[in-house]
This record gives sequence, structure tokens and C-alpha cells, in this order.
Amino acid sequence: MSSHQKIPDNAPASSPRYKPYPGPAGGWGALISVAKAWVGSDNALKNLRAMLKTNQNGGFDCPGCAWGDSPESGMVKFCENGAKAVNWEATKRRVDPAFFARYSVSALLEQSDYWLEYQGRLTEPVVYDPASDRYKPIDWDSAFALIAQHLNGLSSPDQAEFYTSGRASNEAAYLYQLFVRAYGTNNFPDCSNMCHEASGVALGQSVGVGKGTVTYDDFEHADAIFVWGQNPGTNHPRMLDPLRDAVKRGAQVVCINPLKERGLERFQHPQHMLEMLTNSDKPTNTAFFRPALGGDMALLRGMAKFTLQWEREAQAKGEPAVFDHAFIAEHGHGVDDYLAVVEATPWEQIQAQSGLSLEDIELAARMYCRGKRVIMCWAMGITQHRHSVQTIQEIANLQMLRGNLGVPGAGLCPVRGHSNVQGDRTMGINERPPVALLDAIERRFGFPVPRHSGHNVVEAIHAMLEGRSKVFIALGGNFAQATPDTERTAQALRNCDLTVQISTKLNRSHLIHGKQALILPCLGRTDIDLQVEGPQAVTVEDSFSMVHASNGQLKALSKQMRSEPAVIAGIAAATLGKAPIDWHWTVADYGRIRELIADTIPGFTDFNERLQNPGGFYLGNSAAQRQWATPSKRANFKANLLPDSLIDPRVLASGQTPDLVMQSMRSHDQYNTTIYGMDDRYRGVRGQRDVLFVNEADIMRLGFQPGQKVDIVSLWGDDHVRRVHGFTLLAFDMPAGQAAAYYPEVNPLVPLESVGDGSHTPTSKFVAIKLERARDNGRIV
Ligand SMILES: Nc1nc2c(c(=O)[nH]1)N[C@H]1C(S)=C(S)[C@@H](COP(=O)(O)OP(=O)(O)OC[C@H]3O[C@@H](n4cnc5c(=O)[nH]c(N)nc54)[C@H](O)[C@@H]3O)O[C@H]1N2
Ligand SMILES: Nc1nc2c(c(=O)[nH]1)N[C@H]1C(S)=C(S)[C@@H](COP(=O)(O)OP(=O)(O)OC[C@H]3O[C@@H](n4cnc5c(=O)[nH]c(N)nc54)[C@H](O)[C@@H]3O)O[C@H]1N2
Ligand SMILES: [Mo]
Repeated sequence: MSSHQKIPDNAPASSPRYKPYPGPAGGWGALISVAKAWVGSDNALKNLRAMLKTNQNGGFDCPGCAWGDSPESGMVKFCENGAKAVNWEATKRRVDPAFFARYSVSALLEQSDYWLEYQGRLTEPVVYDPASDRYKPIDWDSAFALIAQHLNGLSSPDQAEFYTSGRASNEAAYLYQLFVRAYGTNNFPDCSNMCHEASGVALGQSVGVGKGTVTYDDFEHADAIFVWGQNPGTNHPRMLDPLRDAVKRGAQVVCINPLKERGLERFQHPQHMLEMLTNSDKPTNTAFFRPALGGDMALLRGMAKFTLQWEREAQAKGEPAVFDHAFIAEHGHGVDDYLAVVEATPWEQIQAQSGLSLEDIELAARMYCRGKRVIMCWAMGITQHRHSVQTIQEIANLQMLRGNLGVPGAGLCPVRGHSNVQGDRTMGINERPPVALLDAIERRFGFPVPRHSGHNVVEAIHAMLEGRSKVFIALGGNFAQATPDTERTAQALRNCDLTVQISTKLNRSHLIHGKQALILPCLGRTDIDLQVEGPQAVTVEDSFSMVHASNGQLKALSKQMRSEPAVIAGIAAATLGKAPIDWHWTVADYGRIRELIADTIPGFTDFNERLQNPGGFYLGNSAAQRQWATPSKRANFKANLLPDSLIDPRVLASGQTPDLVMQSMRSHDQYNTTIYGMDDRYRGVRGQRDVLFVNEADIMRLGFQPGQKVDIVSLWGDDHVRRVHGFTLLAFDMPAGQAAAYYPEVNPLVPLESVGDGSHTPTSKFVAIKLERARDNGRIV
């Protein structure tokens, strides 16, 4: 299997180069890039029309990311990467039966991820034919019947896995979970398991709700905004706006990232006339700290230790308190135990593990304590580690010491990824569902819901590997590429009796399939969704718990494509008949699904009416109201210890010493496993993706030269060989001992067993590696 990205013959190419990028984030670079995408697209005019409606009332929700916009702002808000996402979905190119007749699955497997998705939209349902090794057309009813036959033939519903990727709308997700629970299982592996799971788990235990407590307006009132382990210039470009504004009005924006990401340094607003004309840009930070990979918890602990020290000094001198004693007394639980572990954590451990000097830690703590209202934002640099839950709880602890929770301009802000990943969870895509949700479903629909926990992503892979699960159905996404330990995951999928992919575009998960396999083409966010009762809107929830409608604008490429709710209804009706609802009647008008949501999911009363509100409505957040849905009914200070060692004990026990630890991250030209191009503009990389970013001194120390090709081998205490070939060493400005490479190319290196404590999230930001001279057929090259 080739996971290497080759440039397709029918796509614009550029030669491999590395040159530091001189411009700010956004600005002309972004406009030029959007313009290039449009000029190069077959659908330029149509896309422009679509783009102008993105994130506006009456338009569709941008499929790019889950950042929210100010509900009051009437401005057209879009960004370079949102434009790419729209453009990519709204292509006129088709992957139709003629395409599948031309290529065998084995031939397609030789192509890169870039090439596969570049071929266009899937237009007709197809079924795998082993005799010709090709996908062939199948009518929808036969496809549904095949799925039903497999599902109804299993000896237990727990032998099927139902994956969800975070673009699925609330309506699709709700219907899907209802069908799967009526069928009888909670096996809901979803992309969130690999993403912000740790945020949900940590915040649930600390403050009783697994979502962010801030809304868009809070950014205008914060004295300081901390951005932990996040690259908004690429992944949440619309966030640069409030960051830049905060700096302009004198607030602190403190970035914590081992890489000096361009968007965290400077930003030029592509929709700001004066900035564009004068080619001026504005800084997006006031301080930048570059910790060791996984060193954030130690930094936070150090900041808490300084805060405690200053509190004691203030007390001794009779000066104003540093802690918010009123908050702690009225709302806090466990503060004494927490402060005891803060006190007991040695400075040496804090310094060594954070990779920062005492002066830096003190400066970060001062910037934190100087702010009366502080927002803490974070993303994958925090959530994809072994101790992510503990790190996020340390963020919450620190915020609670100074009462930075539930007041305007302060709070916790896990910045979500997929545009509706938060909504999918709210709708019940949850392998460990809350009892209240199950009770509500049981009450409303009158069937006995499964009460036992289901599988998350990693558990689903183990179950398929061991033959315990036999059917895999995916509502979107690219399971084969997004998951860790690529070869074992591929084996897991191939073990299945049936794999079903409900998708918009061709990807590797269609090619790594079960004994029988279906590809079901669906509508995307940009497409007009026509049902029996007319065109339908769907709804999504952003990172600030705002729910709003999304209306597709473009005519679907083929009449054979069906909406996600319609596909789910088809599968459900074939499998369960009319139980517990008439599925086809429900999808004729999505308002009917929303009524079911209103009946069963808290916060959605009068859902259809409230959707008429321009900008949507706010779901509310109990922690933001200083109400604590925790067993103690208070905000819990969690007294976690720093890990003994960042390197996993299983690696240490194997007796091997890593050369480096590696994070996997996104380039500027990709959306998760969707590769838009081979450049990473802000990091100065062009025309290549198989690169390993390493500090120049480390490259020399390990006996290599910049530009040389290496094989990367990951270390874990088991018998599996995890290796990727032929990565070019890029000398890069980054802390010693670290490396970085692109996801998904290095996913074969992430061990399936290397997961977060309490979150089960693969540790994609921390893989112990060794470098070897690149080998080709055993020969060193
Ligand atoms: N254009 C575009 N937009 C996207 C996506 C996309 O692929 N493309 N993906 C969407 C999704 S699903 C998600 S989850 C988000 C992801 O958004 P991000 O979390 O921004 O994504 P990553 O590229 O994984 O970036 C992680 C950042 O964390 C830093 N980092 C890595 N390890 C550490 C660490 O140990 N400590 C600290 N402090 N920093 C660290 C890296 O240097 C990098 O800057 O974006 C969403 N939006
Ligand atoms: N090593 C490493 N691995 C990671 C990560 C990392 O940082 N490092 N990040 C993790 C994270 S944060 C995430 S969220 C996951 C992402 O995992 P996934 O969500 O599974 O992956 P995507 O690449 O977003 O899925 C892309 C595919 O979704 C389909 N698609 C696109 N739009 C739609 C739609 O509207 N409907 C349907 N039905 N299908 C659609 C297309 O066929 C496309 O090929 O990957 C995780 N994996
Ligand atoms: Mo994500």
C-alpha cells in the first residue's frame, strides 16, 4: 500500500522546495491562493456564489472548521481554507461508474490520497465485485437490503461498528444514533475519539460539562487569551481576527507552541481594505513560549506554583489576594488537595518536563495573573497526548484559582475541529452515553435501549482485528487513514464481512474494504437537499454552542446522490422496518427530525421555531452559569501528578532509547486526510509532504545532513514493526529533541496501544522515533 502522496498527472504541480515564508498569515498570500483555487476550478463562478453565502443566514455552514462567528456580524466571513473546503466539495468532476470500470481497486490503491480525492464527487452507489476487483453499480434498494441482511444476520448487534465523522449534521447524527440504538448497540467510534475526547472527559469531571464555556463575545472582553497547542492560521483562520483585535486593544495573547506558527505571529486581514492596500499586518501575540512536546502540563503546574507563591506573599504583606477566594469558597471542591500536589511538585521536574526556563515559566505566570479575565484556548497539541486529560484539568485548575470561569471575558475554550463534531456528540453519537440521554430515548420511542458501553475508535479496531466485529459502517470520514497503526487498521477493515462507506469523495477507506463492500454517495454541506416536502436545511453546532441552520446552495451533480438522513433512513427501514418510527416519513421533512430532537435532547425545546432566529440560538452551558453538573455539585480541582516520564513506560521497558519524539500535524494545504496540494506555505515547504522537521543541531547530532532521506521507525514495547520510508530531513527552527511530520503520512508510526489515559485518544502528538538511513529494497540510498 502506498501512502506516499504523488502529484497526479492531471493536477497543477510544483517542484520540491523549502524557503522560509516572508508574509503574514492571511493577507495577499491567502487571497492569491484562493484565486488560484478558483481559476483552477471547473466551477469558478458557481463556487464564488456559494462562497458568498457561507456562514450567512440563508447560506450554508462552512464545512471547514467549528469556529463560530459573532451572530451580530452581517459580514461575509470566509477564509482561505474555508474557500478551499467549499471549492473541493463543489467540484464538477465525477467519480461515476465509468471511472470504476476503468480502474481496479488494486490500481487505485497505487494512487495517492491526493489523487483519489481529486477525481471528484462520488455519484452512484457501487458494490465491490471480487471477480473483477472493481466497484460496480448497484441500486439503492439492493444496497440497503445487503446491509440489512448482514446486520440482521449477526449473532449480536455489538458485532457491528458505526463510525461518524464530524461533518454529519445534527439531523443525520440524531437519526443515525436512533437507528443504531434501536438496532441494539452503542458501538459509536467517531472522529472525536481521535480529536477533543480528552477535553470532553477532563471538563466533564472538572466542571460538569464537556464543552467550552466561552462565546464569541467573550474574546472582546478578555485581558489575556492563551492559545495552547493550536495552529489557527491554518486550521481556524477566522480565529486570527479576534486575536489580532485583542492585541490591538492591549490585551495579552500568549501562544504556547513548540513551532513558531506564522498565524500566531502576524496576520493581515484579507477582507480589511486598508491593511491589504498598505500591505501592513498586525501581530497576533504578545508572548510566545516553546515548550517540550507534552510539556504543557508541567508549564501549567509551574504557573500554578508561582500563583500559589504570590498568593502567600500577598497574604503575608496584607496585599490584595491573588486567588479568587470568593469563587473557591462558593464553588470549589478539593482545592486543598490540589494545592498540596502543586506544592509537592518539584521545580526541577517542572523545568525538565516543560523544557522551559524558570524565568519563562514565571513570565507566563505573570501574564496570566495580570489579566483579570483570561480565556484559555487549546486544540490538538494538548489533546493528543497520554496525559491530555490531566493537562486539560490543570488548565481548569489554574483558571479556577483566579475565578476565570463563568464571567464575561473569561473561561475555557477547546477549539473544535470538524464543523459539527460538537453537535454530533450533543445528538448522542457517544459510545459511553449519559444515562439521561438513554432514558429520554427510551421514554420517547418505547424500545429498550442498550445500556452497556460501546466501542470507541481504538476499541473498534481491536474488535475488528480479533474478529469480534464483522460489519463496519462509516457515516463520512476516512477511517483507514485517520486512525493509528495504519497496517493493523487496514487488516481490521479487511477482516470484516461487510464495509459500508457513506461518502462524498473517493478515499483510501473505500479501497481497504471488507469481503463485501459498498460505497454510498451522499450530498455535502454545499448541495441543495431536496426531499419529498421540498428543499431541506440541516443544523450544526459550533465551538461556542451556537446552533444554526445550513442551506445547501448548489444543484447536486447527480440525481443518484442522497442526503445523509435519507441514506440512514434507507438502511434503517431495510433493517428494522417501521420500528420505532416511519423512517421515510421522518426524512421527508427534517423539521420532523428536529421535533424528535426537541423531545429528547436538552436545550432544543421549540427547535424549529428558534431556528428562525437570525444567527441561530445558544444552547447554554451550565459551567458558564456557575452551575456544576458534577457528583460533588461543585467545580472540582483535580489533583493530578505530572507523569513520571513523558516517554511511555512501555517504551522505556523495552530498553530502547528514542532519537527524538515526533508530533504529527496538518499542513496548510490539507483538510485532515484530504490533501488539497503539496505546499505548506506558512512553514515554507513546497511540493512535498514526506518531510521530517527537525532542529539542525539534532540532525547533525544523529549523524545526518539536512536534505538527506531517512526511514522513520517508531518505538513501542511489542513485536510490530512500524516504519515509514524515504522522508526528507528539513532543518527547522524548533526546540531540541523534537520532530514533526504530516498526518496522515506518519500514522503507520502511531501504535494502536499508545493512547491517552482516560480518553483513549491515539497519542498523535507524541511518538518516540528512531531515524535510519533510507532503504529501498533493503539497500541504503
Ligand atoms: N484547513 C484545515 N482546517 C482544519 C483542519 C484541517 O486539517 N485543515 N482540521 C480540523 C480538525 S478535525 C481539527 S481537530 C482542527 C485541528 O487544529 P490544530 O490543533 O491547530 O491542528 P494540528 O495541525 O494538529 O496542530 C497542532 C498544533 O499544536 C502544536 N503542538 C504539537 N504538539 C504540541 C505540544 O505538545 N504542546 C503544544 N503546546 N503544542 C503542540 C503543533 O506545533 C501545531 O501548531 O482543525 C480543524 N480545521
Ligand atoms: N496522526 C494523526 N492522526 C490524526 C490526527 C492527527 O492530528 N494526527 N487528527 C485526528 C483528528 S483531530 C480527526 S478529527 C480525525 C479525522 O478523521 P475523519 O473525520 O475520519 O477524516 P477526514 O479526513 O475528515 O474525512 C474525509 C472524508 O470524508 C468524506 N466527507 C467529506 N465531507 C463529507 C460529508 O459531508 N458527508 C459525508 N458522509 N462524507 C464526507 C470524504 O469522502 C472525505 O474523503 O483524524 C485524526 N487522526
Ligand atoms: Mo479533529
